[in-house]
Amino acid sequence: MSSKEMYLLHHGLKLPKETHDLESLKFAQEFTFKNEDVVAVTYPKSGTIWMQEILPLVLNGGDLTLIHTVPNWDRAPWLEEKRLAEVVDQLKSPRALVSHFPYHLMPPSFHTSKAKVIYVMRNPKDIIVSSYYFHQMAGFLEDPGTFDEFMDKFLEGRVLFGKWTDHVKSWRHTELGDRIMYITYEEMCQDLPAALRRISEFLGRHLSEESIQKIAEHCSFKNMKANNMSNFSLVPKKYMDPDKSSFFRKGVVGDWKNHFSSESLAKFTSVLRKELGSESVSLPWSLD
Ligand code: PPS
Repeated sequence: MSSKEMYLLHHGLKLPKETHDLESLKFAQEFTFKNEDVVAVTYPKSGTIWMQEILPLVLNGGDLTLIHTVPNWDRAPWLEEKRLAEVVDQLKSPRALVSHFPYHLMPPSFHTSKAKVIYVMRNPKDIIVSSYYFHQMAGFLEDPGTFDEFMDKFLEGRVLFGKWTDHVKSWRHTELGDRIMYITYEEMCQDLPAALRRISEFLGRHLSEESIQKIAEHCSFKNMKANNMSNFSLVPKKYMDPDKSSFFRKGVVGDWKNHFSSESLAKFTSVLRKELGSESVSLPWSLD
């Protein structure tokens, strides 16, 4: 399949046709956010599915029933994907959603509501690696080519949802005040219970230590990878082929060190530094 057949362009961003179409994007634009909604926003491969697992659990106080009976994409659907229209009426308030939209594509009702956002960031070097393997296993995405070819595409923004730098910059400068919380994938890897305490306070849930530990246990890499409602094993092999790579691949910080040559690292750092300008100093990780 050609790139044109696989992707549609939405405000200049490449989105897979398998999961998005003009109707789903119109539905997202007209979606009515409620004040108590929570949306986890990420650039792809930053920890979306992890936060998709966490949010409903924090909102419902740690009740694991849904986690064992409903697939993750229906527990906290994507704002921009086709599936939302089918399940929106079944979502119980407070609703959890996920989105890969940059800030300027969020619908009008998001801005007028008091809905909260958790923006998850990840070291872009690990994002490229994760995305590279994801493109190998996802039948609805272009073949990534070699790692260096894929890096060129990433740096030029010829990948899903465009440039990482644009996405991160768009969400770092909002007028959302205390409606937005920033967290990193690395922080979640380092101490998940601490991250969960922060999320729970932000959402006004004040969960007991017992519930925090229960959610942390359930949301560990190992347990999510083993849960058929979370590990994408329900998706036909032609869309996601676990023989090529697992969605739950490694779940670690720093795998980029096994993939970047010194030349690719120098190129990567120079492009990102230039695009981020003074912003690069306030990032939670070094670009080098
Ligand atoms: S997507 O396709 O954009 O929704 O992907 P996304 O969920 O954002 O990112 C996938 C990566 O997140 C890792 N992951 C986790 N890491 C640690 N702990 C838990 N519980 C966890 N859940 C998902 C997943 O393994 C992908 O990273 P890589 O580096 O490829 O392993």
